[in-house]
Amino acid sequence: MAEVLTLPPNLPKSQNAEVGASKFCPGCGHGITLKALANAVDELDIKQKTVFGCDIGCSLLSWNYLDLDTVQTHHGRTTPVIYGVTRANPEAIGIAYMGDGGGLAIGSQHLVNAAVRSERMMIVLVNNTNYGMTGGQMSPTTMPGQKTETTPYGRDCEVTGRPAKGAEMVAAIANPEKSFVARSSVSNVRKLQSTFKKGLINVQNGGFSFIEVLSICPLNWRTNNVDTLERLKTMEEFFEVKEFLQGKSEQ
Ligand SMILES: Cc1ncc(C[n+]2csc(CCOP(=O)(O)OP(=O)(O)O)c2C)c(N)n1
Ligand code: SF4
Repeated sequence: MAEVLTLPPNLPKSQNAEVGASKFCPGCGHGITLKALANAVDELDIKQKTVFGCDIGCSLLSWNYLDLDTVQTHHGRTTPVIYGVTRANPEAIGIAYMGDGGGLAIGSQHLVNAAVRSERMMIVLVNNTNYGMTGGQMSPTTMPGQKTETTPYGRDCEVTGRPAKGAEMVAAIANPEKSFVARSSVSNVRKLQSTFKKGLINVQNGGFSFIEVLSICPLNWRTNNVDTLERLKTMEEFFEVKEFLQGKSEQ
């Protein structure tokens, strides 16, 4: 029995085995998302040429999580930093990893410009419907009626506008011939991994990929396991889970 317990965890090669226990809160969706991403990088055998950028926010706790060349940027600036890298090095596969605040609030103009130009990179936007790291304030994707630290009576869309739908927005402005745009969810890890793989193949083929991941934040949602997954289902009804553009994502 003791021997079984000493077996090393089955980690992707692109995940850092030295990092120890995850720094994310128990039950956080970032860990699920990053493992699926690392597995997709392994599947394509592109670890050596992948450059990973992480934003400010809980997403930054990924900085030592992956065994990839990593750059951590100012809040909202991960997108231009990563396409700077891929413009300078045409061999590099760039991944920009951010939260919904980093992508759709402070980083929104960079997202728009990268999408319009269909920069050669993959953006992973983890949508947990709040500003996780700063204590759970309303973010652009907070659901109608959702209670947060700054919407204690629930989000009133008459006052704050409607939640931003990142994947729909990007699909509307990106070049369809070279863009892969999808929304996936941490509720289906295999699908999430295959979506990342498609996004990375599209980048290998010279394209732009945007993947929004519906994720969970039990700490700030103040939900138990059952309620967390119920909330995720509600999100999946509101934010459609599908591929919006395929680009050149077939191998
Ligand atoms: C320029 C700047 N403005 C504001 C902040 C404060 N800040 C740190 S993290 C964060 C929000 C992060 O939310 P999100 O991007 O959704 O990521 P999450 O933590 O939910 O993964 C904010 C506003 C900052 N660090 N820098
Ligand atoms: S605050 Fe939320 S997003 Fe941040 S690590 Fe905790 S569960 Fe994850």
